[in-house]
Amino acid sequence: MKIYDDKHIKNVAFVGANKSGKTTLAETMLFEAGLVNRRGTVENKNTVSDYHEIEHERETSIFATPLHTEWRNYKINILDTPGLDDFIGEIASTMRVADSIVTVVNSQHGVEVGTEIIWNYVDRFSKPTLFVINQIDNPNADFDESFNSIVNLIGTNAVKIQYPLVVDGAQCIIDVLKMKMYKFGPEGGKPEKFEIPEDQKDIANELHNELVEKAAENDEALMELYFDKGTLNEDEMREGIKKGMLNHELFPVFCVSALNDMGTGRLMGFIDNVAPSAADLKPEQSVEGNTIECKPDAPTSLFIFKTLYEPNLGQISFFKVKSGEIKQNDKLENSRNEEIEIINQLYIMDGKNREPVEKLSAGDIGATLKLKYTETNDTLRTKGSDITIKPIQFPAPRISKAVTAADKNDEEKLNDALKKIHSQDPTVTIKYSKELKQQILSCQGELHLATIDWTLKKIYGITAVFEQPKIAYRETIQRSATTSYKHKKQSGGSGQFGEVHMKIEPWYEGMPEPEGFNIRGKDEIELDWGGKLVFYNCIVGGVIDTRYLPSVLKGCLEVMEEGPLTGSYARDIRVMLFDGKMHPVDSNDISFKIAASHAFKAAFLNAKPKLLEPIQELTVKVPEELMGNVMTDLQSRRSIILGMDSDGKYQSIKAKTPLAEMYKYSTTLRSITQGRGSFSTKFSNFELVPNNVQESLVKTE
Ligand SMILES: Nc1nc2c(ncn2[C@@H]2O[C@H](COP(=O)(O)OP(=O)(O)OP(=O)(O)O)[C@@H](O)[C@H]2O)c(=O)[nH]1
Ligand SMILES: [Mg+2]
Repeated sequence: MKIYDDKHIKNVAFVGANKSGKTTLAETMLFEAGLVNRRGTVENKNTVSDYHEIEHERETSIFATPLHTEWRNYKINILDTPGLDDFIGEIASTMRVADSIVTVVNSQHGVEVGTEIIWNYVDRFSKPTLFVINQIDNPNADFDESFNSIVNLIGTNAVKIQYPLVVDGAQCIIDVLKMKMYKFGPEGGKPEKFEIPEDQKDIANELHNELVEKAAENDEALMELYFDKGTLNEDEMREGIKKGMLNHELFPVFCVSALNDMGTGRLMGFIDNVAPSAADLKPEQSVEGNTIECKPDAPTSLFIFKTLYEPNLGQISFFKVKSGEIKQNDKLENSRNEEIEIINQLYIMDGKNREPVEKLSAGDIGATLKLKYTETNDTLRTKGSDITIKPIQFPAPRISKAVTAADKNDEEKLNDALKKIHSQDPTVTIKYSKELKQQILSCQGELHLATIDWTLKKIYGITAVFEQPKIAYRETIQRSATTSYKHKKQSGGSGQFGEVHMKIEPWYEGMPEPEGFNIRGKDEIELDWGGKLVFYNCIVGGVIDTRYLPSVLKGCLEVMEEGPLTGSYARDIRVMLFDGKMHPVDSNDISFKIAASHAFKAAFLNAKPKLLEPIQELTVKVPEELMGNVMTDLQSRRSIILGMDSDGKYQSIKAKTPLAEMYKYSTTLRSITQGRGSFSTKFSNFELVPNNVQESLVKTE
């Protein structure tokens, strides 16, 4: 295979709403370039991109798949992403390595909810973007409406490069950059070129002039040329369009029929000649603050953006060469753990097909097998170079479930499988909660969960059970209480004796020291589960020997670990141990621990104990007209609305909502907003639960 230099490699991500035609477009591009002999379809389950069994079963892309095509001396690396936002993690990793974005829009629907959601995400990366209005062959296609919906989405910077037309029953595309008409046969493929027909000249000229103006706007020299000549030639227009794309200020719009192979060759030609490559983008800075030069003669750095496990191959690591070159058998250092990896095998991947290559150069994308010490987000680099590539920020999980194996004997197998799933898809997280005694799996949504369930069943042979996780309540007290307890046991042999008197109080940051006690010592314990236990030794006259104090403290802590109300962790209490008794023979550590735990528990129950519940900070983004539905629902979930902000056509609502009320929020939000709302959530704080909720919890536990 030919080696391409950084200027002749284009890394483009295909993004867009579910079923807009991204995978079909990628397949057609591979076919057009002669890289596949037969064009697969999503329905026939034989596309290069959607090769996983679960993608066949659901007839939708679930993974981002790297593919490549070669067109007129350029290599185009295509990253075909899923359109469903449950798989946003796949888009997140793709965005880190793509240099240009192709947003595919279905001409029957124009910009859809899915386009909006993905656009909101993709727009943050400010990468050069073009739009492709697909499915122009469809009888319900409406190019103009679709174009208007793009303008609505991104503003006036969308500019038509083409528009479709049917002439004498044949599908045509008028190209206002080249000022030509392409006419396709029923099989698509290479079109015949014609002059623009008379009746289209006015429209085409108007669009051409608009394009020239937009292209000139992005560069002073071009602007001068334009004023001088009143127009720009094709090369000058390309230059201006490229600059506009790089500034994220010009978004060219194309039209194609991916299924019928119409317009794909021209689109590839534009990607070759105009879409920016890695070398055109502003060089990235490494974590260390060094500039990463996208040049073959710089020290080598690879960024691992994706890891896959294939049953017959083991681990596949996908990387982008950020600088330098990589050859087979090169040794590189992992910047995270400083381990040396040998790149035994070097491939370019097209779905499940691997093509061995000798060398890959800066700006290219490739894969290798069986790395030992390397995972997604790692940098492999020439030893001694000081470059760590900034990691992908994966979106935080949106839903959580408690997961167990249906067959208890499978628990260990389940844990191993979940670890593998997480390393392939970092938007799935798994954490054992000691407190809840549950394994908690978090992911992006119900559909994401369904694919995890599928993978566990089909790939790992495990039936998993998913349940609503328990809520991690906390317990605390609201007033002071004083108690004493005498532990005394005399049954044969040596006895046990310990007596303690203590006062307990609610603790808060910055409170004054207790009054009326003779304070001898103070222990401030940060609890693992949040909050504090502050323990004061106020023993006078040595009535309890100091060597027993750690046991008294331990007794209190044991109760706090399993709170008297519901067994939840207790927090934010201070204890003043002010009196007690010892026995010269029978006193020991265990006696004082037992006495302290009894005293502490009794005091706790007398100190107006109260349950605290975890509160989430919730940000919901919805189109303005759907605000009402969302607010009504939030209010029914005991939420406190913190504020609202407008964000284009969207409203962003911030609220605090008890975690207990968040169950199935993603499903509800989807249904009350017809899928147009999105949300993120993070833990905020603990707050007292309302009395009626506490009553029901204390009763049932
Ligand atoms: N008529 C027509 N149908 C198309 C065209 N492109 C794609 N399709 C059909 O649209 C459906 C979805 O196509 P995909 O290529 O899977 O779309 P996608 O955007 O990859 O979908 P996801 O990955 O699931 O988000 C399939 O049934 C395709 O055959 C087109 O140009 N014309
Ligand atoms: Mg797809």
